[in-house]
Amino acid sequence: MKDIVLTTINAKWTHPSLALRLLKANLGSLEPQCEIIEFALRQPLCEKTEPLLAMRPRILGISISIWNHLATIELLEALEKEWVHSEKPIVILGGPEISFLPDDAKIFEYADYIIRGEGETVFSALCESILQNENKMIGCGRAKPCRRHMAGSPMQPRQSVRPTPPAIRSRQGFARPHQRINFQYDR
Ligand code: B12
Repeated sequence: MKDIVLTTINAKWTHPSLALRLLKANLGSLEPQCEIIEFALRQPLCEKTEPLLAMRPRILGISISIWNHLATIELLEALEKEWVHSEKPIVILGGPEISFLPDDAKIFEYADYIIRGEGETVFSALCESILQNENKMIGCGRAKPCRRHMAGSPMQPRQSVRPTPPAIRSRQGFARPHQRINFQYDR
C-alpha cells in the first residue's frame, strides 16, 4: 500500500500521462511511496473506483484535462460515496484544465487542494507537508486524524496553491521520468 497515488483518465490507452510520471519522478524521498494508476475514458466506472478504493492511499493526486473533466467528477462522486465507509484520502487536483477553471467550478467541491500550473515542485512540497503533519497527529496519540478538518470542510472553499511561474523556465533540477538514450547506428 502506497501513501500517494497519482491517477488520471486518459482519452485512450495509447495516450499515457506524462504529467503523472513527472510528478512521481520529482517527489524526492517520497518517490518510492508513490504509485501511478491510469484509466481510459471508455472503461466502466467500477473499473476505476474499485482499484482506487483498494489502494487506500493517504493522498490521491488527479490530473484533470478537458477530456476527462466530467468523467473525473463522476469518479469523485462515486468515490465520495464509498469514502463515507472508509478513510478518505486527501484529494489534490492539478492539470491543464484545473489551471484555468474559475474558483467556483463544481469539480473543486471534491478537492482538498488544487494546484494550478506546473506541479513538480509544489506537489512534492505539499505531499511532504501533509504526510509530516499527519505523522505528527498520529504521534500525538490521535488514532484517526481528521483529514477533512485539516484540509477544510467539504462545503468550505478549498485551498488553492498557485506557484509563481519563473520568468524563464529551466529544466535544471527537475527529474525526468525517462532515461536519455543515445542510439548508435551502424551503417
Ligand atoms: C502532446 C499533447 C497532445 C498529444 C498527446 C496527449 C496525451 N494524452 O498525452 C495529442 C496529440 C494526442 C493530443 C491530443 C489532444 N489534446 Co493535447 N496537448 C499536448 C501538449 C502539446 C503537451 C501535453 C503534455 O504532455 N504536456 C507535458 C505535461 C507534463 O504537462 P501537463 O500535462 O500540463 O502537466 C503539468 C501541469 O499541468 C501539472 N499537472 C498535471 N496533472 C497534475 C496532477 C496533479 C495532482 C498536480 C498537482 C499537478 C498536475 O503538473 C505537470 C507538470 O508540471 C499540450 C499543450 C502543452 N504545452 O502542455 C496539449 C493539450 C494538453 N491538449 C489539449 C487538447 C484540447 C487536446 C485534444 C482534446 C485536442 C482535440 N480537439 O482533439 C486532444 C485530446 C485527446 C487525447 N488526449 O488523447 C489541451 C488541453 C486543454 C485542457 N483544458 O485540458 C492542451 C493543454 C493544449 C491547449 N493549450 O489547448 N495532445
